[in-house]
Amino acid sequence: MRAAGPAVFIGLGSNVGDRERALSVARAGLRAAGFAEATASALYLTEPVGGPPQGWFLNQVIGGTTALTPEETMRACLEAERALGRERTVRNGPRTLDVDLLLYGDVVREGEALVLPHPRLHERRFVLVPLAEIAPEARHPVLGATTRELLVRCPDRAEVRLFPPAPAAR
Ligand code: PH2
Ligand code: MG
Ligand code: MG
Repeated sequence: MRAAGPAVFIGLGSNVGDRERALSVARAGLRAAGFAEATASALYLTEPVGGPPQGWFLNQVIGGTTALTPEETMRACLEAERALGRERTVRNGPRTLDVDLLLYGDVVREGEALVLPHPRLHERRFVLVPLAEIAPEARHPVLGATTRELLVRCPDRAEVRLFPPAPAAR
């Protein structure tokens, strides 16, 4: 049997069309491409950060292992976006599906097509809240902090709400 390999974390986001369906289609596409999903965060309804005025996102982070290289994993992420009809027009604009490779074990890359860890992961609560939910002790290989520590330090104040919301207490 092959070794499980490094822990890989992928961020999913959608704010156009059937957002829940987009996330679940993305997860199925990644599995089919060779990503062995082991954990999935809850879904979060998140206030848009940056870009033009746009609707709120559903965001989720999944974790698992893969025999794919970092570059192959990145290609699988882009392929999942394409399969959902993603069009790249406005930077940080509305999208049917965004699939971001966040962490690939301790791998650090500064390539044209791939930067690891994801360069803005530590600046965004819509990534850190779901990531710290499923992997609070995972360490950022450049900053040296755990995802839980990154979340505490993160200056972003944009809203991140559990989805669907917890029922009101009676
Ligand atoms: N993605 C962005 C820009 N802004 N805001 C939220 N809430 N969620 C996202 O996934 C998101 C964003 C660029 O990838
Ligand atoms: Mg993104
Ligand atoms: Mg992206």
